[in-house]
Amino acid sequence: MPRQLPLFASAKNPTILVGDRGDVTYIPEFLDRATADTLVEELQSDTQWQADSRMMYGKRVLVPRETASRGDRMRQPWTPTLEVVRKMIERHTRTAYDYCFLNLYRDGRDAVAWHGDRDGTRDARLVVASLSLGTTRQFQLRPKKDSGLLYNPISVDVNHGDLVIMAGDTQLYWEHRVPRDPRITGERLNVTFRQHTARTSAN
Ligand SMILES: O=C(O)CCC(=O)C(=O)O
Repeated sequence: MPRQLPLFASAKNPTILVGDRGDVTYIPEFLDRATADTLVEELQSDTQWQADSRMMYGKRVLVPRETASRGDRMRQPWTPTLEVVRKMIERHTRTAYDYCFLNLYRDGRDAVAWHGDRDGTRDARLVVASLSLGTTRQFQLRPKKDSGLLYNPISVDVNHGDLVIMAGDTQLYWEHRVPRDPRITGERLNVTFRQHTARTSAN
C-alpha cells in the first residue's frame, strides 16, 4: 500500500516527499483560496482543451483526461491570474518558467499513468512545479524500476491550491501518477509550470 503522509504534513509547512536521488517538495495551500478560485474561473472560461491519444497494444486510444498548453509565444497565452501565479512560483522556486501544461481531470475516471517528465531528454533535470486546483486527488511517486532505490510508493492528497515541486534528479530516478478513483465525481485542474530551456530567475 502507498504510504500516506503523516498528519503534521498539513498546516502550510513544506514537506519533503523525496530527498534521495531526487528532490520533491509538497507545499499545502501555496495559493490562498481566493486566488485559486479566480484561477479556476479564468482557466475554465478561457481554455481550449484537447483530447490526446496514444498507441496502446497496436490501437490508438484516447488518454483519460483533457490537456492544453499556455505560455510565452504560445497560441494560448498566460491569463492575468496565471501570470501572477507564475511570478509567485518563480520567486519561490528561483526558476523561470516560459510555459505551462494543463491537465483537466473531469472526474475520478480520468487519471495519468506512471511516468517521468521529459524522460530520456537532456532536460530531465529541469524543475517542474505542479499546482493542483479543484477536487482533491492522490498524487503518487515511486522509484523507477532500474533506479536501485527500494522505497515504497509515496502518496499525498493534493488539494485546491497545493503545490508539488519536482527538481534535481527526480525525473531520472522517480516516476509519478494520479491514479483513477471512480468514487470521485468532481473536476480537478492541474497546471505544471515548465521551461523550454534552463534559466535561473533573478528574484
Ligand atoms: O495532475 C498531476 O498532478 C500530475 C500531472 C503530470 O504528471 C504531468 O503533467 O506530467
